[in-house]
Amino acid sequence: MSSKNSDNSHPAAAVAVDDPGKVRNVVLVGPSGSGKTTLTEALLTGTGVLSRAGSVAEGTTVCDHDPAAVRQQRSVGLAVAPVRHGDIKINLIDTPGYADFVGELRAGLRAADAALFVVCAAEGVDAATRALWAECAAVGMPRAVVISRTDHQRADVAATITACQEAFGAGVVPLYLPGDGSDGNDGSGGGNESRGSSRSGGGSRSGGGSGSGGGGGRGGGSGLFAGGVTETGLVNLLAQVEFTEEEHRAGREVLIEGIIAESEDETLLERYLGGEVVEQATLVADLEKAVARGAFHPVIPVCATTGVGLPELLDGISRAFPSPLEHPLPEVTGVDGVPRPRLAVDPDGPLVAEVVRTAVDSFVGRVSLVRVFSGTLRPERAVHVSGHGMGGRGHEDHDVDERVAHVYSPLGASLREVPFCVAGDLCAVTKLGSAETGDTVSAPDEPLLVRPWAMPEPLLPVAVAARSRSDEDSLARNLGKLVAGDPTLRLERNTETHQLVLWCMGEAHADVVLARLRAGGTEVDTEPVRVALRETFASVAKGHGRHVKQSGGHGQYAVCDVVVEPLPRGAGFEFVDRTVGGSIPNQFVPSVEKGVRAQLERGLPGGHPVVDVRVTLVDGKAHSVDSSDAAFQTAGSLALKDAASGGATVLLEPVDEVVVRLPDEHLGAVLGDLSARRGRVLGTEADVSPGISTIRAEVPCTSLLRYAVELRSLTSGTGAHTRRFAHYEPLRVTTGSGGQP
Ligand SMILES: Nc1nc2c(ncn2[C@@H]2O[C@H](COP(=O)(O)OP(=O)(O)OP(=O)(O)O)[C@@H](O)[C@H]2O)c(=O)[nH]1
Ligand SMILES: [Mg+2]
Repeated sequence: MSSKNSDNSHPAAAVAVDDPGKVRNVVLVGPSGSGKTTLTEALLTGTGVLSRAGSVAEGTTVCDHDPAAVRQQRSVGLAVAPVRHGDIKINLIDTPGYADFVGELRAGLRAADAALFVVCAAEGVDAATRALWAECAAVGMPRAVVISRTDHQRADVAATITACQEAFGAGVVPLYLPGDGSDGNDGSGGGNESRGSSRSGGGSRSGGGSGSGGGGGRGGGSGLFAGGVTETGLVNLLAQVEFTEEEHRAGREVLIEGIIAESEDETLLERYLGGEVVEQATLVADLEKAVARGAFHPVIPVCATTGVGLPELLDGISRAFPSPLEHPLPEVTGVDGVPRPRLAVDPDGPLVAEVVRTAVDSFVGRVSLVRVFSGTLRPERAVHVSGHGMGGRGHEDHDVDERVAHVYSPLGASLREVPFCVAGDLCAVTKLGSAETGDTVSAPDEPLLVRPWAMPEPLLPVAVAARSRSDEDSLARNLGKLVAGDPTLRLERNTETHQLVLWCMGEAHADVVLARLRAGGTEVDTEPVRVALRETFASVAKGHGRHVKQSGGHGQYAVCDVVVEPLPRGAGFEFVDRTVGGSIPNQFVPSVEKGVRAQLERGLPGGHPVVDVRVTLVDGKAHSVDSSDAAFQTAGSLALKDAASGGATVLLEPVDEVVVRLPDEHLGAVLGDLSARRGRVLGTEADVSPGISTIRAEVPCTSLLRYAVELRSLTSGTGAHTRRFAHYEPLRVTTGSGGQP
């Protein structure tokens, strides 16, 4: 696999860790552009994995290796970048902040034991990040906040910390502040690249992983938090020194009170209020425990360019974030769904691992990124691959024995071979031909199953067509691979419109999908998505079908009269025989029905299938020699066409029930927009979460083709919707919004 930065073509070799206690799996989350990928790159450089940091703008970072990421100038998939700090292996999991790639973010959360919220010092927190915080809080995931890009010309660290406290709530407290006592914005204007690092003369790197402390277990106060001003120029608010700046004095007080409030030692608060000086080692130990419990969230300002805050961040992660040993494992069952006892994070336990990402590399084939929950994954071993519960996404259940060839430590797209991967660690394996994202990898003699996490539903349809005959074959092949690797992509072959529809998360996701198809050698064009219409009769109509050919040879003779009546929506088709006196011999009545049915399916001249009608055969004529099954089928179909020729039919369009969940502030705009889409609002309810509402509406599908994109822009990314087919109804006059019938 490729490594784009020629300087970094031989990244530091990977070393396997044999103790789950020495692993930290940390997912970097936060708004797009907040600097997650750049921070990861700086941490890789600072710990000596890379000799020189790549850049997002030049497309040379470890994490943004996908050509689509380089083109879009943002991450489009999750990437793993392990670094070492002391004897701790930190698996940094960089995720995309852009909403289209939320599936990658979900996978990153599943693979991690703690989350680092990266917030730009010049931009603050967006609504999606606020919601994500609440979600992580609900499951007790340990979190810390990194204030990034502190060298930005509009950076305002103090204001960003306040914004984070407002958005994320209690327990968000700075552990360090910029050393010069400024808020990162001294009003001098212009990008001050070294601001915040002035005490160390600027540009101090997080040197070579030597860092301070990092000794594995938590509890001691040695090294970490020792001095007042750290080597990178941040002020350590826990240090027992006299601060000259009022801001630092106040910050220290808030921090200590915050730690004490979360302490398990209930006498501490009393002692502190009584004037007792609490030992720094006690504070550090309590802080680390509270962070690991998900009750306290330290804030650390950093700058990827100057290295400010990076050693402090690495220290914080290795000391305060929990190891996999402290993270409850997902529930496991047998492949039959029968619950099994909860597993422990034990390298000697039964093998249970989960595929969190699947990539298809043109050289090595399928690469499965795996989180090992229990046991040890070793090369050259047979494993069992189970995938269940994703049938609705076009991923059939599967249970297959396969063989792991090599086990690798991934570094972005580079794979470095390792001899094993223990419970709690992440690794990549190649050539598991059937493994898809969400699948469980276990031992063949004890196949187990972990229920996959909830994957977001793609709601933007994109119709594609192969450009030539030869592209059709490669399209089919490549689509299979793409869908296997991307659970947020759904493939639909619409038998009514004869279109191939790729359901994507949004336009940026569609761009990635199309680029991958084209990179696989398939020329594809996109085309407008067609919606399958139907037709029905709006009023009673009579039809006469006459199929008579008696000139020469064996003749054909069939005549029938039908009455077509509308039925309620969803009733389907009924056929009634009311002929009397044997006007049509009994054996030909089913022939008429067959002819009518075939014509209903083929549709009338508009080509749309006809539904919800009762066809009554009322009369007809036969000939003792020339009548036949075929002749009566033809007559039946002619009779139906004749009934339709008088203008009794109407077109029906599919209508979906749409449920939109959104913050109240956008309610008016979204309701107005739904009615512009010819939607009928069925009700609006307050959600259990305060300030959130749910709208239920019925909306014609033709108006929903781009709703995934348009709802996002109407609600600044905070609205989400689901949709499911409700019924067909007569096509109403189009008012111009949405797509074409
Ligand atoms: N000067 C400076 N620029 C930075 C810093 N961090 C990030 N940037 C720039 O900010 C832009 C966005 O950074 P990324 O690292 O791509 O942000 P991201 O959070 O990974 O964004 P997504 O992948 O879209 O979620 C890039 O142009 C970076 O070069 C920093 O500390 N200092
Ligand atoms: Mg990124």
